[in-house]
Amino acid sequence: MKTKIVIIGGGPAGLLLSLILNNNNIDNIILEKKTSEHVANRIRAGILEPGTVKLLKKVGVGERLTKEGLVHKGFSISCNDKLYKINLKKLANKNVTVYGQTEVTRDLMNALNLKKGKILYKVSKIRILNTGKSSLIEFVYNNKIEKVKTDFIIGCDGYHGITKDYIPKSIKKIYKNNYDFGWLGILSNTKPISKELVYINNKDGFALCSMRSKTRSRYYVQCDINDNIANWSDDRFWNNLYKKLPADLKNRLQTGVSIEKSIAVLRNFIIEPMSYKNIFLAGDAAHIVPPTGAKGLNLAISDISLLSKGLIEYYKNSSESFLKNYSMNCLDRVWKTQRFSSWMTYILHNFPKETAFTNKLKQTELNYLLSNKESKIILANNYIGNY
Ligand code: RFL
Ligand code: PHB
Repeated sequence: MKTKIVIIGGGPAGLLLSLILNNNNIDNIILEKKTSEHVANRIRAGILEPGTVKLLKKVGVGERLTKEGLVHKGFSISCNDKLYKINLKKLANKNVTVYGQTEVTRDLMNALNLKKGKILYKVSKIRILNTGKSSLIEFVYNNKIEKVKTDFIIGCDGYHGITKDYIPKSIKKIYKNNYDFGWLGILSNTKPISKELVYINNKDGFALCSMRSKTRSRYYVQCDINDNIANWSDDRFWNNLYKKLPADLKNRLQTGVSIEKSIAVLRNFIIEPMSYKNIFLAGDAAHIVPPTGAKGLNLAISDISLLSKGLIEYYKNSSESFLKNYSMNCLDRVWKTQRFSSWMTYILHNFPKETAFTNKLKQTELNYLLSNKESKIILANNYIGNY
């Protein structure tokens, strides 16, 4: 086999890149480890920045997003049992859109299908045999060893992927940080508690009231990092959430059977540089942010926007300058996003090692933020992705 670009990983980053390349007649193939059903049904992100929505529309996957996406003018933060509104529209003149990652993934898969995009599912044992002007990649598909020759290798294979291992240790620097708590998430076919999202800082920890539609809710509560999902009956979850809700919202909580329940770990992770010879990393393969700022998917899409420009420049104008600056250009946004997501995590969660002093300091930070228009303007701009 021979192609111009091999994309390892068919999550939202890989699918979007493949679609843009197909739109520009640049031959490429996605090698994905799991089945298409597994990829399409992974419940993750819910909030799209305006820049993300604009790009998805531009590449031709905006139809259902426009029809079904819920445009939110703001969100609320609850602390000390009070609700404080962050009006994104007024503070930063932009909205965010609620549209699940499952839907983004499905739209991208359908669009690629129409373009006769090439995706191999259930691929295993990918090995990059050489790097440089071109590469040979070996993998197992349908119990057979296959080889493909390619100009570029794009690692869109998430945090547990293998592409980043091919950047030599001598040139890569990894930054990481783990949190001592996780998020227990639940999806239920119940009416959301509020029209917009509510981030809750409570003395017993963090909670988030989100949604996927007007009839489907997504809730999270902070949990112990070593907790097991089997310990959490639906009743235990709803009781835990109910306790953390501000008084004004308590009687609006609609409970129901969970249709998905999982624990997510929170971490920061960055790899520098995000490229080496003809290998480029994008999305979760290169960086992970804690989900509190709703940024991971948005950041992955922003990487693909830059990378696709570089690859198009390379094939249409024989220019490598955009690709050469790819890592530097991405990392600027990556670090700003790390800063924002870490800060949101800090102000809204209970940290197990917190002292009376650090707790009081955090409450002061929250009070300062919520009583100060300039701080709220900065928060709003960060949330919509205008850094
Ligand atoms: P993905 O989605 O992890 O896809 C990587 C793909 O690579 C495949 N793969 C391999 N394929 C071949 N060979 C190998 N060796 C492979 N190893 C892995 C995998 O099977 C998979 O299909 O990465 P991508 O495309 O970079 O997308 C990133 C996003 O998925 C992620 O950043 C977001 O979900 C993060 N996130 C959120 N982001 C937002 O922008 N807004 C949100 O509201 C938001 N909420 C969230 C989130 C993540 C969460 N979790 C579970 C950590 C909420 C949660 C709870
Ligand atoms: C979600 O709906 O899954 C969601 C929303 C906002 C976040 C994180 C996750 O900050």
